[in-house]
Amino acid sequence: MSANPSTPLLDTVELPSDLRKLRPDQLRQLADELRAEMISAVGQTGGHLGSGLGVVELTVAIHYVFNTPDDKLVWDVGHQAYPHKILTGRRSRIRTLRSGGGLSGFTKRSESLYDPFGAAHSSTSISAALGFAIAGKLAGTPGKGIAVIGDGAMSAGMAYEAMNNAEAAGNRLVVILNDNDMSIAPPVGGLSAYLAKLVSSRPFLSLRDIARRLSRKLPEPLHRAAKKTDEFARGMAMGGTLFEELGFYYVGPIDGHNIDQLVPILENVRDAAEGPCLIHVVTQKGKGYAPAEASADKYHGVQKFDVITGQQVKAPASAPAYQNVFGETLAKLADSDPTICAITAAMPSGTGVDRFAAAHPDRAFDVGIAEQHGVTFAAGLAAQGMRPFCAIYSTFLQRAYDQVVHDVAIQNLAVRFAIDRAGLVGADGATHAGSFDIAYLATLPNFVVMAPADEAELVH
Ligand SMILES: Cc1ncc(C[n+]2csc(CCOP(=O)(O)OP(=O)(O)O)c2C)c(N)n1
Repeated sequence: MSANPSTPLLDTVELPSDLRKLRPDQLRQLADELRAEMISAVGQTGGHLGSGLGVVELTVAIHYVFNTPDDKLVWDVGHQAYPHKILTGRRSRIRTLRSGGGLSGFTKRSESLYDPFGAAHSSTSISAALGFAIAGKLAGTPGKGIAVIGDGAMSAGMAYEAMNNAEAAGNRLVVILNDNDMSIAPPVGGLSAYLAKLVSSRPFLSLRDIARRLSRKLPEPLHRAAKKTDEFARGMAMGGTLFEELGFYYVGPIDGHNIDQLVPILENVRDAAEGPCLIHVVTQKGKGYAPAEASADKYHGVQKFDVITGQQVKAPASAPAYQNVFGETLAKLADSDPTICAITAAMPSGTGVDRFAAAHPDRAFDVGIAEQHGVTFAAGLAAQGMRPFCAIYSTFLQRAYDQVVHDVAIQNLAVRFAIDRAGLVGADGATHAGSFDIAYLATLPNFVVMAPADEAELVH
């Protein structure tokens, strides 16, 4: 495509089919324009900023290489999909994000063919992409299932349940692990440490490595021999990866901001003849916007802000936030009660558990995005005489419903649930509304459900 040099390339791209007409050497410029557009839009609307900025290059490369919407692209959580929305026919509405009648802040099936699966709760993408892959295989239609999942979302068991079943999809399943070494808060746990070790023990995959991977396109016997040598050499140098043990072909780590490398690697994976593939891409949350890069949470979610200064529009001073009253009160109570513990599933500041942790670090537990585990862990603590407080948003506690019923209620264990964000939540939409908690908790044996009218009642 020969665009007028003064015309922004982004103005020539309404849909991914337009993007595919560009030359590879134009993609860098397009990514820069896309990033600027996203910053400008979120400055006006507020919303999730850091996660989208980190996947700008990845978004461009995926739509350039894969045949979306026939290839089904599933963004985990969906909070990083603003650049994807801009490239898939929704640029003219991007400034309506998260407002009534406007674009959803997450992926949504009813919004676009390019959102084949809705999300907002984490760690569902591999299962859904696997479903698309297997459905295509059974129907004999072309098309892959592509999941883009963050390292934070990888802390949930559901991701592993899906990978455990992935082999059946063959090369129709592509998992892109977007590793920015951040959840909302810094990531926790053994898996996070493992990913960090993988990244630090291997140089970024070079173009030479990519050429070597092309051996996958050799005739089968030759290819098998080449693959064996390759695996052997890698195994000798650093051991196989967890993902290889689960039946994935592991490719990585890759610099997720280097579009010249991303494109050939994705092309190689697209055309590879064998089983499911996991591409480990290293990115930086908040990439390309200095205030976001400098912030501790990399500007995960923001209010409207001034693009030049990064200054966010502050809400007028109001009553103290419930979560802070909760965290501080619990910390005080725990001064004289050594059995009190607090548990959060990757939301330490959103739930106030960070305030408890500051006073009692040994009794505060961030379990990662693992509500199910968090609840049963609390039940175990309670069974041993501790007083655990599980601080989980209403909507995310839904994921742990069986644990609430089976491990807590039926066993009549004294787990306290501090359920934040009950009721309607506004801009995040239906997926985040705490609509069901009274219905799903009040029916259970041994449960007392209380709703404090104000902060003072909450303290009591
Ligand atoms: C089941 C569930 N629990 C908690 C959340 C809240 N949440 C939204 S994004 C996020 C962090 C995701 O981290 P990661 O997958 O690494 O993506 P990143 O934002 O770093 O790109 C969390 C905890 C959620 N969406 N779903």
